[in-house]
Amino acid sequence: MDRYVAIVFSILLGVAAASSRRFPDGFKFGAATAAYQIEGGWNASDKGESIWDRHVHAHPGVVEDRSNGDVACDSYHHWREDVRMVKEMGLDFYRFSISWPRVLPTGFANHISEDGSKYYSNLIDELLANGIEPVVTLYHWDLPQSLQDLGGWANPLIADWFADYARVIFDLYGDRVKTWITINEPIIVCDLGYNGIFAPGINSDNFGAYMCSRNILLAHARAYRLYEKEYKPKYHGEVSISNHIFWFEPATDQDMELTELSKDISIGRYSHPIFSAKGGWPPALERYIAEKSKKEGYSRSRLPSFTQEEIELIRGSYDFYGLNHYTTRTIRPLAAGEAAGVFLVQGISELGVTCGGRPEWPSTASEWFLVNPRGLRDTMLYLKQQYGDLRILITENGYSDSGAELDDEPRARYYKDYLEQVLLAMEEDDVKVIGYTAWTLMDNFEWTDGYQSRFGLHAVDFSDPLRPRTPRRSAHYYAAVARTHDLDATYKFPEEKQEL
Ligand code: GBH
Repeated sequence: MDRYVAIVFSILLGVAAASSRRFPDGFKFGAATAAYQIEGGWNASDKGESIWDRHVHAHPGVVEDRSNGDVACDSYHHWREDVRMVKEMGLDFYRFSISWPRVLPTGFANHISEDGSKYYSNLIDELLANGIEPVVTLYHWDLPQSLQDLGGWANPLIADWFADYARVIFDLYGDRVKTWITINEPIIVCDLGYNGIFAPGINSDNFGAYMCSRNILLAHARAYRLYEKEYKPKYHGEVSISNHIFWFEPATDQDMELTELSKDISIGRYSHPIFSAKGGWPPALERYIAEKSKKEGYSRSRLPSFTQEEIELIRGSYDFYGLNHYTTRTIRPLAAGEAAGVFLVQGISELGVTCGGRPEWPSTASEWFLVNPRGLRDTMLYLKQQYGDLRILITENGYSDSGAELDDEPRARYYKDYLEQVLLAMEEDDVKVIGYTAWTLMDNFEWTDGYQSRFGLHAVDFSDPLRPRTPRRSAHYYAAVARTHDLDATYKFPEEKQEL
């Protein structure tokens, strides 16, 4: 090849490469938070107590730094600043959650708090006035304590209670909110809540978790069907659930089968009933738990079954797939006498397996979290293979560090590397990704880690009563990508131009 041809060729290749690193026009970028993690105002006005209020007040030791969300980012007072940050980044949407006991202090729909309902109404109006779409989660883990006292997610009646709550919220905000998430991460609600780690801190040894799994899927479906029948015809919005997915790889070739079952118990348990053509529990999982329960001497499976009618109610109760993804782990069998440790959270301890990592996956400030960008693409390809050509909205993805630096190069790098995999999934695997949400807009109460690990695009000074927020390098990078749709967008930080 002569020199001239080679030059023309490499220019063409360069152009092709550059143009393939752009997100399509309709692709949307956003950032997320959750009520208990940012709002504070835990007992403002007539707000009811939530299970997280109770959990951290009654057992301060469950949080590593003995902190809590009583004040957090004080977004109950500083919500206008939150909107301004989203606006300054030029994002398309803001995903936040509604505190059930703030709007319904008794947990039931008999009394709607005026101050509570006004808080979210003001926030939604302010977002819309700034050209930002609200994406609203109904439940991000702060159940009214009054309902927990009646069994919470283990009581089958919670499907009614949740549908009643959903109706109140759709009535209040349905005219202005077009994208809804019913439940954030049912796996965390059930597997952490009923294995003693997160609120309500009930340890029922792989029993309550499955009752919760069943009831929470029914609650989600009831809210979905309610919207579909009574609100969708006039408001034309979309509703789904956000599932948390640890991507799993076999540690060795011997661990393939266990890895598939691990995916069934952690991904399939909350996806198959909603997104598969057949509905119901993943068949291999249903068989496994039924047989194991029998061996343990129970008269029926610890994983309670659905009626055919319930299967139909849940099946297809989605308008898109809401995906929360952070990390990849390897799966291997537990050694004799070895305890499963924190990975109880994915339900996999039931299977006699545990999680590991690979040396090439860097660690973060969170014990459970290793960096493997490729895992996001593999997760989405798996969802497509299992459940068909779904539209996927990535409702969370982000990185944790100690929060010390405004120059958070590793976080900016994480966003770039994971976003690159989103592009590859769209271009190479033809996965339909409709949007991406960064977790999180600003540092906040990271559950049992307290304020020890930080996920924020913005730093928050928790020692200052005004809780000032400051953009990190990652916020500047992410804003540049959101504005230009170019993965390689350049940005200014803090004064000079810097690239990744
Ligand atoms: C998401 O959960 C949440 O939606 C969000 O609220 C949270 O701030 C964010 O991610 C970052 O964690 O697994 O036993 O070690 C992701 C799932 C749930 C994983 C809690 C880590 C800690 C306890 N996370 N879990 S454990």
